[in-house]
Amino acid sequence: LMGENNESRGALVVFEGLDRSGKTSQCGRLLSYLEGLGHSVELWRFPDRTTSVGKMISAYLTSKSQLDDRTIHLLFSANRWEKRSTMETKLKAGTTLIVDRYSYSGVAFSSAKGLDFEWCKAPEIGLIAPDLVVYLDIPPEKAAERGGYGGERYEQLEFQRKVAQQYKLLEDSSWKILDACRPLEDVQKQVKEIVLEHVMTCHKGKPLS
Ligand code: T5A
Ligand code: NA
Repeated sequence: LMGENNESRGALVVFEGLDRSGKTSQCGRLLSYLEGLGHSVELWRFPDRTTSVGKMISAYLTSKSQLDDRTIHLLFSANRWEKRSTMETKLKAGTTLIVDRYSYSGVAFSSAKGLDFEWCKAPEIGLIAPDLVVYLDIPPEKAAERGGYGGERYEQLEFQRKVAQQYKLLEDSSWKILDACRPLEDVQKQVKEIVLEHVMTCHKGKPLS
C-alpha cells in the first residue's frame, strides 16, 4: 500500500471505550502533549457529524430520526470510508492522527443490539488498521455516574453493559487496556507513556495496513 517513505509516516492512534469512559478528555490532552513535543498531529473523531452522512447519524443518535439497525450500522461505516483517503494522505505526509472512536465502536455497538458479529465487521475491512488502540476500561455503572448521560440513544446502562461484552471480543494485539476509573491525570500519564513507548518510535518503518 505505502511504497514510498514509510520512514516518516504518522501513527494512527485510536481511543475506544464506553460512553463517558473519558476518550475525548484524553484525546485532547494527548494532542497538546504531542504538539508540545513538536510532532505533526491532528485530532479526529467518529462519528464525524459534519458530513452529510454524519448529519444523518447525528439525527439518529439524538432520536430526531429512526433508522433500521443495519442501515445505521452501514452509515457509521460509510462515515469512516468517506474519510479514508484523507486519512491515508495525512499519515503518509507524516501527520499522526489521534482518533476518538473507530471501527471497534462500529462493531461493538451494533452487535450489542443483536446483529451478527461477522456481518458487523465486514464493512470495516479495508479501512486503515490502527498502530495502537487505547481502550479506556470502566464498569458501565461507574461510567453512568459521570456527569450523567446526556440523553443520546445509546446512553443507557443496560445497553452499555452489552457493549462492554462485545468490546471484549474485539481485543487484538494493537490494544492497550487502561483502568479508566483512575483520576484523569493518572490515566493521562499512562496514555503518554504508552504512546511514546509503543507508537512514536516503532510504527515508522511499518507499512500501513
Ligand atoms: N457509535 C459510534 C456507534 O454506534 N457506531 C460507531 O461506528 C461509532 C463511531 C456517539 C455514539 O455513537 C456510537 C457510540 C456512542 O454512543 P460520541 O459522540 O463519541 O459517540 O459520544 P461519546 O463517546 O459517548 O462521548 P462522551 O462524551 O459521552 O464520552 P467520552 O468522550 O468517553 O468521555 P469524556 O472525556 O467526554 O468524559 C465524560 C465525563 O467524565 C469526566 C469528564 O470530565 C466528563 O465530565 N471524566 C472523568 N471523571 C473522573 N475520572 C476520570 N478519569 C475522568 N475522565 C473523564
Ligand atoms: Na466523547
